[in-house]
Amino acid sequence: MKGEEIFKDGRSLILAYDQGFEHGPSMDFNMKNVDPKFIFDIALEAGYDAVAVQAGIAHKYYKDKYTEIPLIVKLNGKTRFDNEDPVSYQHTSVEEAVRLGASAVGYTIYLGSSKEQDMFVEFGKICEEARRYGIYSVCWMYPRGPSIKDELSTDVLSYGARIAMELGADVVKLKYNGDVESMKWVIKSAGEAKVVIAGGSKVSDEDFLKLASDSLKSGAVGLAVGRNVWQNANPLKISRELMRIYHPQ
Ligand code: FBP
Repeated sequence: MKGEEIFKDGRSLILAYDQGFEHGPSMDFNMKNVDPKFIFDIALEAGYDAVAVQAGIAHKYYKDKYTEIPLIVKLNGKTRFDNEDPVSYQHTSVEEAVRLGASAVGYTIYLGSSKEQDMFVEFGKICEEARRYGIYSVCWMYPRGPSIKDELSTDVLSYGARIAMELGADVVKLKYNGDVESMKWVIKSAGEAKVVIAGGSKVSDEDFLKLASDSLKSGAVGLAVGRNVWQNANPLKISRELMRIYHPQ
């Protein structure tokens, strides 16, 4: 199954680069990392298990040597202007992602949004289709919206993990709550779905590496991170540290 390419040794370090869509270039990028080639070069050189991008980036940049890196194509996206009651609809098909060479498709669900049902329905169908093509489905599970008081509470995180698994996700991407013990319950709630942890905005190398190793202790099998790598002054050095934690030789 092509989807398994992303978890060659059972773990996965995914380099996420959909922030241009989610946040806008002026918020997250500089003259270097605004260029998708800069990110693909890091992914290739550091040996990331996958890159996660929108279809247009895959279409324009996922070619030649870069096709060595397994690809995750995001099928939905929303802007930073839409955060009170967020919803994000599918704009790219699974078929197109497969045509672009994807090993997996990604989709964000905003649990707690008044439109959560719409996202459940879309993602459930995406999982069915992905299975037919032999690729993985990855759920970016982000509790957010009017009914969510604390998006990092154990209750909310485990609820999100469970729903993603029950909808059919092969992989669930969650935020880390900073506590290894309660995170064990969250990850247990995802059952056989593999849990990868999101990076978040840029912090010190020390704090980021602690998040990486604590995530592993809590049962996560990977990270899907962006800003803490490609905003780092030395992206390859921080990547080598991550590799040492997640793929020790
Ligand atoms: P980062 O490591 O840069 O946080 O990337 C992970 C990610 O899930 C991206 O895939 C996505 O664009 C972003 O976080 C969403 O962040 P936000 O919490 O602002 O919606």
